[in-house]
Amino acid sequence: MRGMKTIAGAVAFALLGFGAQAATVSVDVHDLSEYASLTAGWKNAISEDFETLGAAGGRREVGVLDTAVGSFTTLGGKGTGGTVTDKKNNTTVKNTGTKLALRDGTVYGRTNIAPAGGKWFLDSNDTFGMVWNVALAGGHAFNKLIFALTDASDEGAYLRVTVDGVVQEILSKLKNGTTKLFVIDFGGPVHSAKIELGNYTKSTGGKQKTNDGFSVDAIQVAPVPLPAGLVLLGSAVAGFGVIGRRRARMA
Ligand SMILES: [Ca+2]
Ligand SMILES: [Ca+2]
Repeated sequence: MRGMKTIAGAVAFALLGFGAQAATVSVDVHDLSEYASLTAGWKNAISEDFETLGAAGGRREVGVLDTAVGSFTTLGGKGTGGTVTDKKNNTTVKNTGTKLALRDGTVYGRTNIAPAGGKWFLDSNDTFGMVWNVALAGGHAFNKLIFALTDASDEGAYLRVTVDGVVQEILSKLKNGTTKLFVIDFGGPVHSAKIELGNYTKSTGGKQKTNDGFSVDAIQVAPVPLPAGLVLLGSAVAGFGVIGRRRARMA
């Protein structure tokens, strides 16, 4: 019985893509105009546009921001640029330049991207950048995501995008306020991912760099539905376990 249980479990894990070799991650960069075509057919995607979070507490610095698509925090550093010091853009926030910030309006080229008519976005606030620990409610699996990145690399920084510790893209020498779309495909279902958007002095990394702020918005994460057959198989595996325990007690 133990052998059958093990085999059934292995099949279930293999079908889910767990326990196998890590799938190949692909990262593609697109223009904002492609948003609708890129996400056509994304069923039941989980969105985060920062509208509810922004409105709930107003313009402010945030240490760890928990959202519908996981948590965000800063990569560190202390920003001292206009984003932090400019009174016009900071009339309602005591800004230390050491955390991310929820912002509205237009701040040095960063502004709301989605929804149309919305206001809020998440800003790196002149720090080294952001860490996004991607996760969905209930640990639900996902296989791809999209987000809009605005105003990166217009003040000399090399914006390096890493996924689970591997550098996947580097942006450099963009014009003020440029928005780029990132589509990350995990090559199969995953339950978590660590995305870092970090400013550096060189394309190869070098020192981390402050004062080249950027923002993210218009996020969608595509969940992977559990196939009905796997639910049945999971029940069968659980059933083997119950039978095995009963036999053990009878012995
Ligand atoms: Ca928004
Ligand atoms: Ca910038």
